[in-house]
Amino acid sequence: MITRATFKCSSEKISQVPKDNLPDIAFIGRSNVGKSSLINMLTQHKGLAKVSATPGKTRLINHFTINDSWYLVDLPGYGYARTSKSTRGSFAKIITDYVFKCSKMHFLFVLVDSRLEPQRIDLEFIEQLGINGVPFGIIFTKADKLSKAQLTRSVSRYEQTLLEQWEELPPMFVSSSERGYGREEIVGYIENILKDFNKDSVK
Ligand SMILES: Nc1nc2c(ncn2[C@@H]2O[C@H](COP(=O)(O)OP(=O)(O)OP(=O)(O)O)[C@@H](O)[C@H]2O)c(=O)[nH]1
Ligand SMILES: [Mg+2]
Repeated sequence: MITRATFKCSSEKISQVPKDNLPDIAFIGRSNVGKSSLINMLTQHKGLAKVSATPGKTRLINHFTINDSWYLVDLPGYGYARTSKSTRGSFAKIITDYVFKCSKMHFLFVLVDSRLEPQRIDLEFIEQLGINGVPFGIIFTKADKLSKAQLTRSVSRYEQTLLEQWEELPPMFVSSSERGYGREEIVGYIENILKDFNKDSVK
């Protein structure tokens, strides 16, 4: 359960992220997919992360301290304007440095818009996660905009696409920040990851 959520810091490069041993659970995805809204929904703290209808709102790595024991991290979106080319080079350096080089990052949630068919830029990003062995899950956002049947279709279309490349599927969650869908499942999943992290660090 998230009982305490406070803003810690914004970093414009990874040398500035907190230097303690608390693990980072981070959220990434295309600009405007709903990362900041989801963070506010999960923490039940409106206005904690800045939300905007204009894509490209979050430009820095934002750390929020949760229960004094881990960080929830809001990352800038990818795939917006100049960065929309579909090669790894199109992901901003701040993103690739953080995701692929920062040992503080413990788990990454990739957010995808539940209304859209699998987007090439997301699939390429996910492929890079696989190649680099980054542990991740997928969160479908804005589920309030679809009917149950449409949602089921959308998720299974994503699964089919991933299974063309992967043998196993990553954990997947459906969410709506408007309605609070998915909160218990996502927070519960994070708590399990952290249990394992704490066990490992005691050894
Ligand atoms: N209907 C609906 N709208 C949502 C939901 N989540 C986010 N939005 C809207 O989508 C827009 C973008 O939300 P943000 O949370 O700022 O998205 P972001 O991914 O953080 O965007 P950047 O920081 O620009 O990359 C805002 O207008 C939100 O109100 C949701 O679950 N349902
Ligand atoms: Mg944002």
